[in-house]
Amino acid sequence: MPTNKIILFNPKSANSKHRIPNSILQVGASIHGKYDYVFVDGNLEENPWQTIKNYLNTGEFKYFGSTVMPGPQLRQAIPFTKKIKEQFPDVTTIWGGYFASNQYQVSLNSGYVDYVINGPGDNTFPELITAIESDNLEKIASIKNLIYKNENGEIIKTAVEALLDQDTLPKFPYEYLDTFYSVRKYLAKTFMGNQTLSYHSSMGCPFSCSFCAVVPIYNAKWKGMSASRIYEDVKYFKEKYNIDAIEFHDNNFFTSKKRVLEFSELIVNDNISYWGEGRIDTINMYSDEDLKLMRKAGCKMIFLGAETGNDVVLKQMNKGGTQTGQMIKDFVLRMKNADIIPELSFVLGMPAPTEKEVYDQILWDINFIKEIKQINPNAEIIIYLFSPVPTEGSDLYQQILAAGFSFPEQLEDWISPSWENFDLRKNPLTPWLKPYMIDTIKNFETVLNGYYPTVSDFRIAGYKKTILKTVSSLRYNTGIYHFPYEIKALHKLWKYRQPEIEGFYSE
Ligand code: B12
Ligand code: SF4
Repeated sequence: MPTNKIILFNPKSANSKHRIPNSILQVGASIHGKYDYVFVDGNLEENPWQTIKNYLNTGEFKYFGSTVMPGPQLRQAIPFTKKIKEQFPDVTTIWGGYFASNQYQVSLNSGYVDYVINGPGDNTFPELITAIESDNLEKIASIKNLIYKNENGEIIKTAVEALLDQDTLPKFPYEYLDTFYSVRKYLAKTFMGNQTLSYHSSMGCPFSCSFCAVVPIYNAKWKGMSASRIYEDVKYFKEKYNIDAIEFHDNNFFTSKKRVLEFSELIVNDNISYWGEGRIDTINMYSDEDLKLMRKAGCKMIFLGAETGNDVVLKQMNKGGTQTGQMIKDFVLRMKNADIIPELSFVLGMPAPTEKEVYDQILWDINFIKEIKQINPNAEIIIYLFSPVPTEGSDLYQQILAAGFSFPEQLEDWISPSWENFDLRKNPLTPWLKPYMIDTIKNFETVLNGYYPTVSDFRIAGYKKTILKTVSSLRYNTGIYHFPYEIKALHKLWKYRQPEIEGFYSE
């Protein structure tokens, strides 16, 4: 009986209809056929701790690997990993994912996370397991993308590996996942289709926006699978599960125009809708013909980081590229003509020299958003509050530290309600953002979501939409946003789902 099995855990990330757990699938692919492992998906387990404990009680498991993104996933990742170290001290605990990579210090200082995978784990994870299994611990220092504490308690960050050719990576073990959780159940009904697949086709991003958590890990590097490699998987899902929609979870799916157009050509006759994330200045370089092809191929909506309409603040955010406020306006018009919905995310509450400047900028952006809505009423708006990320060496991060901001020093603090809200970019605990400013932003967001409910929550249609719009119209048109309780009550009644928190509404 082997005693070196591995648990790969995806902590619960949303309350309903869940996305296929790509992070642990990719890690599973890296050890498939080499080591025995099991998947535990916190989203689909009624009592995931009991499941993990049952596995560990068999005595066959020696490794616990968890993916960890900020926010609600920490609610299971932190206490479970802690309990494993207390109750099964011989088990090696390994964290990966965006929280682990960005907050590696607090993770390792907890004393119950043994190793952090810094960015991609495709080579790092199997190499780490092999080094431990073969008792070749000196090897560990030479494994790339790894962070751990040495015997003196010092944190060691090993070299960063160049991004791998994504086409050479092993295929995901979907069929093996299916033996634990029905893959079909992960294919959700969304506003795009009845069977929506979540897919991730590239690593990193070629830009270095100073507010973005991708930057400290990928350092402006990007590598994508080829269009034909993506299409192989799409065909597999089409044939086996009859999918009719895809959510691309890449940080920047539209980085390579050539790849997007090739992919669009490939799926043009498959009757599949798709959604992905991109940059305005990148896609603005696509021609009208390109946009037409994409739309024909099923591109229904694109998520775009608009961030702000103010060119000075765009510079402060180190947005790179060529985006300007005027370009955002021109672009949403182009998208209207192309019949693709632009889903624009704004980051409000950036630091500024004075309190007045911080607030004026918020009010300015609120007006800008309303202008955008006038140009293209179908444009979807996502509002985030600026939550700092630890980009060591960036000017913005220095500015933030100087303004008195610091991250929690105890891992458990991250699951306190205020830090969880910080993760959700809803209440960032940044000293320059005063409660009245947060109220203004949140109240405006409520009124906006009342006047223009997201199309992604397809339950809010017909009379519900009309009622919400009518109730919100006076506030939206006069700018009187405070205490919008009547709109909140309707949102609560109809369980309105904001896509930025749990993903698109799905059933
Ligand atoms: C899908 C997704 C979600 C889904 C959850 C999916 C699920 N697991 O059920 C939903 C929509 C619920 C979601 C929500 C949120 N998300 Co989210 N999400 C993503 C997204 C788009 C894809 C994740 C993914 O599957 N990646 C594909 C895999 C293959 O890549 P990967 O995770 O990086 O895995 C590799 C390595 O990191 C490493 N690795 C990862 N885990 C592990 C584990 C082990 C053991 C090992 C060895 C290695 C390893 O190896 C893998 C293979 O190389 C990412 C962006 C992205 N492109 O990754 C954002 C992202 C992770 N989310 C983010 C955020 C902030 C959130 C939210 C907290 C806030 C928000 N408003 O967006 C919410 C709330 C989270 C919650 N409810 O728990 C941020 C994190 C930023 C940060 N500050 O660190 C990201 C990076 C988006 C962004 N650019 O801002 N999210
Ligand atoms: S373009 Fe998007 S994903 Fe890339 S660094 Fe900027 S915000 Fe992050």
